[in-house]
Amino acid sequence: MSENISVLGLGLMGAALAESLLAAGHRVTVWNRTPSKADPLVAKGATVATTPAEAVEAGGLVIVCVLDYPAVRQVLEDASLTGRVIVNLTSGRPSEAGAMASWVAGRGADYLDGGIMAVPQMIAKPGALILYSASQTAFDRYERTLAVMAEARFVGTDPGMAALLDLAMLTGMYGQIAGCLEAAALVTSARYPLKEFTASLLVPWLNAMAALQVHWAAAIEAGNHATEVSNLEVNRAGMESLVAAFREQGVKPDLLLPLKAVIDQRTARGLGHEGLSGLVEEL
Ligand code: FVH
Repeated sequence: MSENISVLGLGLMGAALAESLLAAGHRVTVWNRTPSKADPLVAKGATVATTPAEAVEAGGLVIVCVLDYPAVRQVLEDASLTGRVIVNLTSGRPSEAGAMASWVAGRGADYLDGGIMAVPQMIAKPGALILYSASQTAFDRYERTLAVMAEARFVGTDPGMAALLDLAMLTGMYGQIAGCLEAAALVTSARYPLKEFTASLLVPWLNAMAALQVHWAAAIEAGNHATEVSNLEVNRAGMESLVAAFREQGVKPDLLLPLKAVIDQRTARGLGHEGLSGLVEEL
């Protein structure tokens, strides 16, 4: 079914979202603070609005994707939101999502907050995921339409949940990046071919380790950190040796030191017999 959809914010991500909706045959109205960014979309069949209010008027479903939440508020400030479903795909904090949900509800609209787990080039392609939270009614009404942009997953009625899970996924990613950069520095210090190390050793190892995370999650939920693998004392000694090896190679272990500090803290409490999952209690 073809819907009337408005997209406000035509940066790299907003433009990709609008383009995917146009390609799926929806009637798309677009607005951007810098008007020229609408031109390529107009060439593909979009209607351009000259103000945010005009754009909101045109769409039952209103997608906003701008820099940050203060910009979302500025964009929607002078528009009449009554009866609309506002889908905010701007990245932000859970508290910002909660405040935005209240503000939008106070203006007579339904609200979905979204966390985009994709880069613009992935939109409308397999692998792209958008997490949604807040109004179940709005999600159910527009699920098939939203799925045009990326797999659409509703994660609960708490408006901040999509933002929180988005941040949690980015956190996992940054942790992996930190480890990979340290590994790259160490391997490079020994003049071993880095691409070969990464493809044939590091990536398969990380995939095997990633598969264990679900077991860790179960241990954390159960509060049971007993281990038959390697306990914290073994990891404490291993980390001590790792950091010493980095220094001997002339490589800074700076991204590993915060993890070492938490391991040291936990073992100093006499919990060296536990597994690494117990570190979550320190956090
Ligand atoms: N690009 C990505 O890979 C990531 C993937 C994950 C989610 N993010 C978030 O998406 C939001 C938009 O990101 P973007 O990539 O589209 O960013 P830009 O290309 O820099 O475009 C920014 C747009 O925001 C408009 N804008 C900025 N400030 C205001 C304002 N005060 N009032 C109205 N619009 C504003 C800007 O307009 P203009 O500069 O073209 O006039 C662009 O349309 C973001 O939350 C990412 O974290 C993307």
